[in-house]
Amino acid sequence: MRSILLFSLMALCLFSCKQKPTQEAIILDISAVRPLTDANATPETAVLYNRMDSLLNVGIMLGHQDDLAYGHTWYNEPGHSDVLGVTGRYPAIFGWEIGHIELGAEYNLDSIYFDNMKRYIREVHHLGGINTISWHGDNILTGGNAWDCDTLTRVVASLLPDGQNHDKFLGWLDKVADFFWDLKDDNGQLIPVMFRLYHEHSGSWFWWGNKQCTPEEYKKLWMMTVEYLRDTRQVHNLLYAYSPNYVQSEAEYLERYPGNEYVDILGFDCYANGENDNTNPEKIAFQINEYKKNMTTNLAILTAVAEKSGKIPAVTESGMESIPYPFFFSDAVYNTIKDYKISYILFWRNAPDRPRHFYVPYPGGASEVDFRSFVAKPKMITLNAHK
Ligand code: BMA
Repeated sequence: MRSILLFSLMALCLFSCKQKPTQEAIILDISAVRPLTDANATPETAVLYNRMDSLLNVGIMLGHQDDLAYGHTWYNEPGHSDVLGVTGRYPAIFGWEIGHIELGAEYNLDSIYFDNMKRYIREVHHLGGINTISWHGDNILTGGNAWDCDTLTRVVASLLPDGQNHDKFLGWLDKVADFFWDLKDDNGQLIPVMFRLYHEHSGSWFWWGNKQCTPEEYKKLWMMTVEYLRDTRQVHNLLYAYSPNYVQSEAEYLERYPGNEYVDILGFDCYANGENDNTNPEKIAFQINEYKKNMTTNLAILTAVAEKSGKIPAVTESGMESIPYPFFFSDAVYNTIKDYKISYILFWRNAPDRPRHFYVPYPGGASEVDFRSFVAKPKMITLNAHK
C-alpha cells in the first residue's frame, strides 16, 4: 500500500514536472472585479480593490488619520500609535494628508515630513494595512489656505483649462503625481493607495465647496485632476474616493458626482460636534442624537448609491472631538454602522500639540474601555502590529 502511494506520488511529480513550462515567465492576469477609474491600474491596485471588495463580506475596517506619525502628546516615535497603545492592534486603514505638497514643502500642513509619510505608508503596506490620502491644498488664487473660500474669487474657475491659473495648477498636480510615484515598496513596486479628492464639497468651508463653484465646475475640476494624474503623468496606483460632507438626500449626494467612470470608492464625512459642548450633558446628548440621525440617513444613501453603481462604500471621516460622550464608540458609532455593509470608518487625528483635538482615545485618556470594546466587536477589523 505504502509503495503504491509512493509510486503514485513519484508519477504525479514526473507528470507535473513534464507539464511545467521551462523558460517562460508566468504572467498573472490580475484584474479588478469591476472596472476601475484607471483601466491601466497596476495589478497591485486591482488586488487592493478586490481585497476591499471581499472584506465587505467580513466586516468594517477601523481607520485612523496620521496614526503612526504622532498622537496625543507624542510625535514621530517609531512603532508608536495611540490605537495600538489602547487596543494592542493597529488600525487597518491609515489616513494621510498631503496639503502643502503642491508648494514643494518638506512637510505637510500638520508638520509631518513627506519623507516620513512615505516611510509610514511603506510600513503600513508591508504589514498588510491600507493607506488613504487626502489633500487640503492651498487656494491658488489668493495664496491662502484650503479654508480660504471667498466666493467672489472664483478659484475653481481660475484653475480650469481656460482659467488664468491653469498652468500653475498643473504644476501643483505634478508635485502630487511625484508623491504617488515615490510610493514604492522594498522591491520597487508601486504601493496602491486611495486618493480622496476635494472632499466635503457639499459644505462651503473649502475653496472647492458648494458655494465656491457650480456643480459643473466641480465635476470638471475632478475629471481634469484624474485625467492629468492618470493619462498625462501615468500615475497608476490610485483608487479614487468621492466623499462629500453628510447630506440630506441622494440627489444632494450626487449633485457634484463626476460619474461612475471617475470614482472607485464612495464615502461621506460625518462628525458629532464635540469639543465646544463637552461640559453640558444636554448639549452632548443633543449632538449624539444629531450624529446618529445624520449617520443613519447617510449610511442609507451611501449604501444604496454604492449598490446601484457597484462602488465600495466607506465612512471616510468621522469622530467626536475630545470624545465627551463615554459610549461614543460602542453606542453612537457601532450601533449606527453595524447593520450596514461598509468597508471602513476612519476617525480623525490626535493632534500632538492641541490637547483637546483628538478623536480616538489615547492610553490613560477618556473612553479607553469603550474604544476597546468597540474594536473587539466581531464586525470590526484591525491589523496585527507585527507581520
Ligand atoms: C482639520 C484639523 C486641522 C488640520 C486639517 C488637515 O480637521 O485637524 O488641524 O490641519 O484637518 O489635516
